[in-house]
Amino acid sequence: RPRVLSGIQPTSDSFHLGNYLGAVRQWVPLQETHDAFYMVVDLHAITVAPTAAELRTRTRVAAAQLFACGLDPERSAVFVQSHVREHAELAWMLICLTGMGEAGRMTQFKDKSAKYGEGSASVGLFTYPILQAADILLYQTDQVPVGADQKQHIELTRDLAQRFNTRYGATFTLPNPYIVKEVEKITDLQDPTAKMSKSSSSPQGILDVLEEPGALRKKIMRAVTDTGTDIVADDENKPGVTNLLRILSALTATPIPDLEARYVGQGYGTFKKDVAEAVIETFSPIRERAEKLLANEAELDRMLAIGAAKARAVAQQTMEKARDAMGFLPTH
Ligand code: AQP
Repeated sequence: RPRVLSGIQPTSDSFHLGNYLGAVRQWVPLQETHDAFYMVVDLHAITVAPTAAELRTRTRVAAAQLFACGLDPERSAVFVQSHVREHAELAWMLICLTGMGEAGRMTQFKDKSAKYGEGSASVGLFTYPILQAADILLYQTDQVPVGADQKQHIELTRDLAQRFNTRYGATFTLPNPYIVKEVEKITDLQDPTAKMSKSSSSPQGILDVLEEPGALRKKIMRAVTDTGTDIVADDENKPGVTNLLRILSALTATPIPDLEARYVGQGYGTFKKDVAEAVIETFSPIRERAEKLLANEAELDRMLAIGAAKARAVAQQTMEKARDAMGFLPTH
């Protein structure tokens, strides 16, 4: 079976609708058709300096949400990145194969470092896409289900794999992104041209999976809509309405033209109420399952240990190959 791998950062107290629709929702059916590896990327999360308590809590909350969304510890490997030490080791090897200019072209670094003063973002934030390349290559991944913001990082991963293979002999599989066009970029409710983001959206612009129904409803009712009254998809002139149409379409499996026809002559109010109900209906059972999982930390940790063991077996095999190919002496 082809292999899929993806990850999510424990950088806040909940995933948001963009993470869910753009990535995690795709991960669930892929368990049936692929050899699946999904991780909570805690090594990535320390690029933005959380406290130890924050990292610990957010890592468990992230894992609980993944299981609550339908990932199954029996059918896929669900694990915490730092439990497999090889990620950091391979990242170092790949860092040494990456040009400064090449790393400097990553647009996500430019976005994410903007909020720090000039020169104050961590070196880890700068090298983050190379750790991501290591995450992917370690598992000989064929496909990486992600949102559009990750396209450039998958390209870098392919370049690094190719470079390594050319210099040291065939070692790594070249991965492809797996992106679902309709939901590749869910946007901020208050700034509908920007992506909904854990770190840069305002609380009013983001819909968290673990949020209470009342708060979700309020935010959707207050979402920025555009001038005019028509409910039609038009990225250029109506980015707010278009984002809400995409959300409703994805959550109710209804094509956008059907929704446009349904809301002819109806106001934004009715439309937004329906979007809110669809979001609440999707998130409520996830929230309830996540709360149950979090109430039993020992069981949650046990589920993650099963995933780590599966992941380690594959990662160790790849690393033996990579170390030898690069010329590192064996330890025995
Ligand atoms: N707005 C979005 N629309 C579609 N997909 C999205 N993803 C993120 N935002 C959207 C996808 O979710 C997966 C996990 O993301 P991540 O945790 O690696 O972080 P990110 O891409 O950097 O997303 P955020 O929310 O902006 O987090 P922070 O603020 O922590 O950096 C990825 O597959 C991503 O494409």
